[in-house]
Amino acid sequence: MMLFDRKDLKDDDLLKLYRQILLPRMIEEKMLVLLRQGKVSKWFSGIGQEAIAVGVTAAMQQDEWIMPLHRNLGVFTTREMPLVKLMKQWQGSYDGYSKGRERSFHFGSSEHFICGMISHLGPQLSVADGVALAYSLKQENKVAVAFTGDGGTSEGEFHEALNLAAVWNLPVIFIVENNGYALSTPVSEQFKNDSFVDKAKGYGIDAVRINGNDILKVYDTIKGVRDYCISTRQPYLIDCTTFRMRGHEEASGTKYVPSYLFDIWKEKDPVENYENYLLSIGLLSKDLIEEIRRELKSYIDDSVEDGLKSDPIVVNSSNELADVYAPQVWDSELNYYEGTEPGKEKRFIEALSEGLDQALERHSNLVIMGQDIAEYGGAFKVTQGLAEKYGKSRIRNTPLCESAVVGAALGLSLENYKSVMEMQFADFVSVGFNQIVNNLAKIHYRWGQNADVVIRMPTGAGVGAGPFHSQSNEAWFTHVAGLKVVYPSTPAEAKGLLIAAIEDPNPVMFFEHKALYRSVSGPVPEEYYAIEIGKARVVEEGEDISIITYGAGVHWAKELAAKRKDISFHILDLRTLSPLDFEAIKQAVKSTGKVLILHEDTLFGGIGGTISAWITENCFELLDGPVMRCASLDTPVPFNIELEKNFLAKSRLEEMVDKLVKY
Ligand SMILES: Cc1ncc(C[n+]2csc(CCOP(=O)(O)OP(=O)(O)O)c2C)c(N)n1
Repeated sequence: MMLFDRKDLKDDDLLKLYRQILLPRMIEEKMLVLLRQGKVSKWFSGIGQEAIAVGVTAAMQQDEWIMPLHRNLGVFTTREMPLVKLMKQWQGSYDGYSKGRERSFHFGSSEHFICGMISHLGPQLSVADGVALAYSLKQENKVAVAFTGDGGTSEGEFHEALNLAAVWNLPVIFIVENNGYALSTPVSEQFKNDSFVDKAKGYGIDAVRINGNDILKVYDTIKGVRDYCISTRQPYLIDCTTFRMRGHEEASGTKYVPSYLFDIWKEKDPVENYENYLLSIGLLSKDLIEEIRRELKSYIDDSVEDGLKSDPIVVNSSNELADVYAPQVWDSELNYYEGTEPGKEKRFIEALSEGLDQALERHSNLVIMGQDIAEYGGAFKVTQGLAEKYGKSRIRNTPLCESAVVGAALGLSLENYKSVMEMQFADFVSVGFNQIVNNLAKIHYRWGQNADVVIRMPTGAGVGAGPFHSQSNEAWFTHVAGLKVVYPSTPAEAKGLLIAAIEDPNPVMFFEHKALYRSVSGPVPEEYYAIEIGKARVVEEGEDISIITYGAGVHWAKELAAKRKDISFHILDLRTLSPLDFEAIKQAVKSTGKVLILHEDTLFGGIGGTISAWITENCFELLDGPVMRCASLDTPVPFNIELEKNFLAKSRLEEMVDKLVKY
């Protein structure tokens, strides 16, 4: 029998914990029956591990964020989420927590301060960092909690999140549910360390290993650690040793687990042992157990019955599309300009800095993060002077950990902060990719939470910087529902669109062409103004050929138009690549009947293909020739200036224009 220590817990507290740990066990037992009857599809069992989810949640304040995973039913039940709605969630019903869009435990509820996981597991850890950062900035005495399995600790995100929490002194509790297996992989094939206490030390984080099957130990440890995190402003890791008593998910079985392990751990069952303890101290009796079980059973049976009554889902594509983005609530005091208004002459880079500066002034909840962006002013000096003006708590240098910082940006958003993250070069977004395309992009569609994050992407070639400091990777993101992709070409647009991106509650990928930073100047209005996202601009009107382009392409097209007075050019600057301004594209087709789509990105799979397809599908009668694309060579970006020139679309532009005009 396990030994329990009640410390100073009152009888009522002990009984409450008993009900709390019994409920998820009984729900699961019911689910296993429903699963066999085909009434529930996928199920990840937390049987045998309930003490962790329940103990942790019970020890936290109701309004502190928890980032649970797939075995943590106890988090949801201890936060008292109604079972009938949970049941509807598991049914894929519209009335669940995700309108039928997410399965099992991959959903959240802001009302309950529970952030839904994405299947990739590790990302939850960094989101907790962001929430904890928000608590710190607000000087609130709160702590964020994130769960990970033992397998998840091998992910890069674990390393990044722990390191970031340590360096930034964030009040986060990292819970490792050390349950022996990651799917079929035993811990011996997962890591070399004996305990995660050792790993935590490597990050400068204090940690403890506890028996994760002892609910009183979990509860008491979290209470103490929570106080520690608040008073010291430090993270903490808790290694909760436990065991997965069922298969990874119900269909996958347990053949790979030696049966003696089940015998050993059955003896350590967290519910039975706690029940026996309460019997031994006279707080429970057989009759009382019966009574509590009857009561919980009737709650479960009623909820399941109601949950199963869900109406079949009514499919409506407009509703689906409408929920991909959070609605924009326009600030009535915000000025909207076209980006053609008079103003002081400024360089592209100055316009960006001014936009950031004014946005920081206007939004006290705006935080900027990136490598070397504080005193150093960023690799391109866009943020120069901002740290002196707004302080280093809002203009935050980050360690080299793109993924954790994007995750932290999402965490900030859960606590109603806005954030702008600077990728040092757009190329480095590849190591923050998962958080962007799977977490930020999908979260609103999945469970209605917005991600108020702008990611600044210094992009493009033409400066002899080679394959990893020159890429155009905007098309990676235009393919992802839930992201907005913005790409200005003039200083006025850079400022107005950056402000619009910051005002927008959705994740925006904001591309800034590095070669334009100091080479392009133009009038920039002084005040705080936005340019509507999703609206293109006619740069020049003409009759012979329409060039639809963006970014550096706009300048290449203008340069050619100035040189070739024999051709009348119509130039459209898209300004936003997602959502596209289809009306403006149609008008551009109408103006000349001949369309050349120009982009610096490589040809195959570039946004030009999508625009071209849309034009042929929707504007066929307006065309006097094939829609053509002028793009960069389908190679990585070469370093040598001659090779790079040959790579860039610009080197083929004039030739293609002549070809199309003559068609
Ligand atoms: C990035 C990623 N790789 C692989 C998977 C597939 N997968 C889902 S759960 C899982 C095992 C997770 O093990 P662990 O973190 O120990 O948690 P446990 O399931 O034991 O609670 C794997 C491999 C995944 N979801 N995400």
